[in-house]
Amino acid sequence: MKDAKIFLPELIFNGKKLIGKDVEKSTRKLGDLKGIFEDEVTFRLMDPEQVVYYVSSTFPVEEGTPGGLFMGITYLMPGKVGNEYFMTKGHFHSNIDRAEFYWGVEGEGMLIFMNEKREVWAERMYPGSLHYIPGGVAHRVANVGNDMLIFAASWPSDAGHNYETIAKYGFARRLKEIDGKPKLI
Ligand code: S6P
Ligand code: ZN
Repeated sequence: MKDAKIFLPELIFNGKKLIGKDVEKSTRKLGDLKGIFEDEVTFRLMDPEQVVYYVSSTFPVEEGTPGGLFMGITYLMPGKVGNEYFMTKGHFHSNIDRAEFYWGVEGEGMLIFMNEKREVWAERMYPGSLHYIPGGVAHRVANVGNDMLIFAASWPSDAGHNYETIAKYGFARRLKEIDGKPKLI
């Protein structure tokens, strides 16, 4: 029998960066996050062009394909709007029962969960922390440190993103810095 072919991978995850074929980058600036922070007066005084986070992702199959997986690395800057930490928009999955893994790569974060009953809880993120986000649970990450927070994610290719529910109703609690510490209030 002839030897089977051996290939080099098309992608490298070097611990911090996703490098290779078809890696897509998306950026969220402060101006794209209008309405998610409570202190709107301070928000209006800040530069809408300031980058809050960017995501490098790989989509090996078409969005919506059942049974596939996607992966992305999020780079979330340190900062606050008033006393509320910089955070991702947050979303439910459009196919609400789809789960996801997040894991901490660098920096200090807080993963905030909210179920459909609007119950909120959080887990600390740090290099090596692994987080299972069950189906039916919205998720958002805040950077609670002084340096960039890097975390990775893998989610089903038919999960989809429902940003509307969070844009309209928000999370039932906000993560704020109170006496120098993160608190969900
Ligand atoms: C995708 C996964 C992440 C987020 C990213 C930005 O399902 O959860 O890649 O897209 O962390 O967060 P958001 O809420 O703006 O999509
Ligand atoms: Zn997700």
